[in-house]
Amino acid sequence: MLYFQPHLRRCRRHRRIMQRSSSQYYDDTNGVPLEAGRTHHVGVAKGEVANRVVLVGSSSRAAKLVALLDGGRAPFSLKSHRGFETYTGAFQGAPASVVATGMGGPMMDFAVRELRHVIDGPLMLVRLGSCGGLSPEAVPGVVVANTQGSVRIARNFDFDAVFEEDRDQNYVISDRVAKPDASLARRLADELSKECDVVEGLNASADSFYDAQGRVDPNFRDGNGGVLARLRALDVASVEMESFYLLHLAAHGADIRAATCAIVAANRETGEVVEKAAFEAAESQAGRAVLRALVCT
Ligand code: R1P
Ligand code: URA
Repeated sequence: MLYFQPHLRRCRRHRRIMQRSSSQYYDDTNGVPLEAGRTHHVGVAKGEVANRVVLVGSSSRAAKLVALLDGGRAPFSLKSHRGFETYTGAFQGAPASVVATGMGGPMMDFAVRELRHVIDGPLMLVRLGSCGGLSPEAVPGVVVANTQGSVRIARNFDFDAVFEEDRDQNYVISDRVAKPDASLARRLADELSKECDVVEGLNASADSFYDAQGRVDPNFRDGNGGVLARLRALDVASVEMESFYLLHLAAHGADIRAATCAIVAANRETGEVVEKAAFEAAESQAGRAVLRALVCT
């Protein structure tokens, strides 16, 4: 069943910046802080977000998704003072929202928790991201559907070897794989394969774009030379920054189903990078597939 909040506000202006209205900074500091019923970071209130949501990292990808909604528009849109963007409309007649989260695990954490707070009933979340390709099949422009879920890789701040042989301890890879909702992930991969080139595989979400993804920068002593080899040894196909957090929260949250996929921006072994036009085409093709998977599941 699709839930759509009856008091969805048709926006008076197409886009508006959230205004603070109460004199107190926010209410409920030990829960989800609210300002006049709006969550403090994402900025949304009950009735403004559908219970099927596409999560993307960037504003430009959100615009591409909105163009795929019925009528090519979102009757409700809102930009928060913390950089989140929310758009609500319909896809094939069914209520759907698109939320631009920005980058990284903490931003995904804000998004998932604050969306859960304001959306009643079952919640379905699909992330359409971009990623680096680690496996040979994850070539630029292909979409990796994370049917196997995601591990997490993060800097181990308690260990600081730069040149020693045991530098592998500089980064921790989670033993636990955060799994997607199996039927949603299957549906997503099937819909994606109707629109784009798809590979299915395991993802790794890193706590940074740079050191935890094995990028070497002469300005910093990261000791991260072994990172990509360790991920490849685990059969990781893609690396990005948010999917693990989304899948983890969905598995530990109230009535949330989630799945993730990402377009390969570049293959980290060959160094080959996707053409801009091909990447943008993949965003729209994959976007259509994601929306279909969301409203048909
Ligand atoms: C880094 O460039 C960003 O791109 C990827 C990473 O996860 C990170 O957020 O995803 P998005 O394109 O969805 O932002
Ligand atoms: N996003 C990432 O996090 N890493 C990449 O290599 C490309 C996109």
